[in-house]
This record gives sequence, C-alpha cells and structure tokens, in this order.
Amino acid sequence: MKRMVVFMAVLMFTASAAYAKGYEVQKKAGEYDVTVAFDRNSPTASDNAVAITVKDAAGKNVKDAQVKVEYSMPAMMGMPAMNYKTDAVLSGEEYKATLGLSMSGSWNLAVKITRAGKTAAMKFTVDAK
Ligand SMILES: [Cu+2]
Repeated sequence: MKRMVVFMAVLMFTASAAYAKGYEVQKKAGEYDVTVAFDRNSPTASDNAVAITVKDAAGKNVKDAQVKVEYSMPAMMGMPAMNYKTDAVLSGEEYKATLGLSMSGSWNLAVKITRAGKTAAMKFTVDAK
C-alpha cells in the first residue's frame, strides 16, 4: 500500500512537470539558433508570454541584438487581416515579449533579429486554442 502511494506521487509529479513545460519552437535564423518558448503548453487566444533565446554559431547566447516579433493572421470571412509587432526585451539570457493573439486559429509568427546592421528572420506558425 505504501509503495503504491509513493508510486502515485512520483507519477503525478512527472505528469505535472511535463505539463509545466510550455510549447517550444526551435529553428535557425541565418547563423543563429533561435528558441521561442511559450509560457503555456499550448498558445491560447489571449496574452501569451514568450521567452526567446538566440545562440550564435559557437552556441553562445547573443545578448546585444534587437529582437522583434511580428505576428499576423490573414483576412478571413468577416475579419480583416490582423498584423501586430512587438519588441522583445532582454532579461538575463532571454528576450521576453507578450503576444496578444486576439483570436483562436493559425497565426504566422516572425522573429526578427537585428545585430550589427544585419537582420535574420525565423518564421513559424502556431495554432492558438
Ligand atoms: Cu482570424
């Protein structure tokens, strides 16, 4: 009986730890390795906090870039196209931003990294619930 309780506790801890990890997208933007981590397991149709990590070719965190996030949804029935842009602000090793995904559905995201006058972009799509 006692063993069973311990087993259940371990199982619940493992499940909650897995759930706590947010949705993450990792991709190249030019020479950079970019990771965008959402605070939630799945992006939602509301404010989503994201933390962006930019690594250079040597694997070092880049902290002197200008990082912007553009997010948009194309026009659809009864709804004009929506385009938003926000600056991600450096905090420690990450760039942080809040994305207001104003409706559920598919959003196109572009993370733009400008450094020494050159801009690299990383694009992906998220499905807001
Ligand atoms: Cu829409």
